[in-house]
Amino acid sequence: MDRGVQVVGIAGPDRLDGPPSLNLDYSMKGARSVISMALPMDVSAIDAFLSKRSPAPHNLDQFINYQRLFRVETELADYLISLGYKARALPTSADYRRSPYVFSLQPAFSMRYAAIASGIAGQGWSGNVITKEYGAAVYLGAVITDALLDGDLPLPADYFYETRCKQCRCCARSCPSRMFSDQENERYLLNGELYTRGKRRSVDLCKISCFGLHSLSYDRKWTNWGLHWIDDWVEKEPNPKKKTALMAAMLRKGLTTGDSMPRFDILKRLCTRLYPGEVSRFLPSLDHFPQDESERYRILAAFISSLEIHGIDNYPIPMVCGQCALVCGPEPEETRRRYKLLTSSGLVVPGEKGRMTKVETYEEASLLRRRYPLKSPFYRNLRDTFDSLYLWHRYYFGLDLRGHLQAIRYRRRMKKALSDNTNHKTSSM
Ligand code: B12
Repeated sequence: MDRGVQVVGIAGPDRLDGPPSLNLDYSMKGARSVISMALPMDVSAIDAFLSKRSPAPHNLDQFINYQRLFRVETELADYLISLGYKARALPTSADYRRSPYVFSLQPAFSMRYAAIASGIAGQGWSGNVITKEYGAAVYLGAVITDALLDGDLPLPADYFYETRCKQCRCCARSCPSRMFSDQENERYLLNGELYTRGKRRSVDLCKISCFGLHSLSYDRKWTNWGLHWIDDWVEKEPNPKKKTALMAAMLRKGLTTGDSMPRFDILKRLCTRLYPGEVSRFLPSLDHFPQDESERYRILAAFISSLEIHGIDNYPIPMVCGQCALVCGPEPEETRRRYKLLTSSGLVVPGEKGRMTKVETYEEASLLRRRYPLKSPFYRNLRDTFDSLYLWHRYYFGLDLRGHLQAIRYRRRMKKALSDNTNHKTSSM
């Protein structure tokens, strides 16, 4: 808290019984407790993002805060180490477990489950966790340690589902590809209790929107800040049950943009490495971020090339979506306000010289896309394909046998908990 993190909580070993990604041993042998923390996303940057004024402040906010969290985590871990314990600051994202399917994105450690177990947040309908203070629009961090710490009190299971999400569902309607249902739910087991969230139709749909491969909403009234549309999905929604078709669409599009690898690499570096002092040297604070859009892009592009990532100077915006978290404010009225901002502010598409241009209607957007098509040269796509395959396979290809065995056991326990729950309900009727 001295470092300006207002939302902090602890879970001891008695509160870490859940899905395999809550297993501390995977990230540090002998770890017994986790300290979770959350930093708020900047609301004026969210507004600029959702209203299609500019994606730059929110990207700046993410760059700064992922590094800030990592720095606070590292200081806390160093402090615990100085007291004689083992401790580890965890990467804030992009630390996926090895898998034969490299895009399965199972994290080494799930900060969301940890945040719930530590009492700083509750499960939200979107899958994001919600804090009382800032809603779901937060960045999460965690430190694990072998110190035996007393846990904080968690919120009741389904706290936010009962008090907010049941009536809201703005998050589900803010996802361009409708990754999760706005009606059906699914449940998971954590510390012996069942938690409810929106049923995911397919997590690949989320990756497609979050990586900017399809930015258009199904009603064609708004977009996120992604550059691309999957043409087949403009007229007809994809079928989420056809998993191979979804995966093929994702790869086909992702490998023809020419910049998939550097875009992901930005997130990977900012979330898995600490750059001492460098962020503040290259980046202004949000208060000192210029108003001029091309100047903002110049600053972000210079920062990205300072990380030694090249090839995306013209549109240095890696975070183009995340709208399910961005709309979710601390109060229902605030959520409705943000949702309205998103859905009533039209569309953005690349226009002249690739500049993102805001328009009111789908027809205008289509016209611009036809007039200024984005073309990435063949040799660039080829290089990007090789670079992407290399990066994803080098860091994420393999087999996490132990994790899979834990997942099988976990699924069994969950099935039993679900059937006990149904029996209990039937017998008490
Ligand atoms: C992978 C990932 C993604 C992926 C996939 C997202 C997804 N829906 O799973 C992509 C890139 C698409 C993504 C998008 C987003 N993300 Co993200 N992402 C993560 C990451 C690395 C892990 C998320 C996670 O927990 N996934 C999956 C597993 C663990 O959960 P699960 O599916 O419920 O698990 C089930 C099964 O898979 C199984 N299981 C669990 N563990 C394991 C392990 C094995 C081996 C097996 C076989 C099975 C298994 O059991 C579970 C119950 O059935 C975290 C960082 C971190 N290390 O925690 C950030 C994180 C969750 N993301 C975050 C954010 C903000 C976002 C976005 C809003 C975009 C953005 N950055 O602005 C969107 C939101 C999308 C959404 N509605 O979920 C924040 C969350 C903030 C919050 N309030 O909750 C995090 C914590 C990053 C951070 N440090 O702040 N994300």
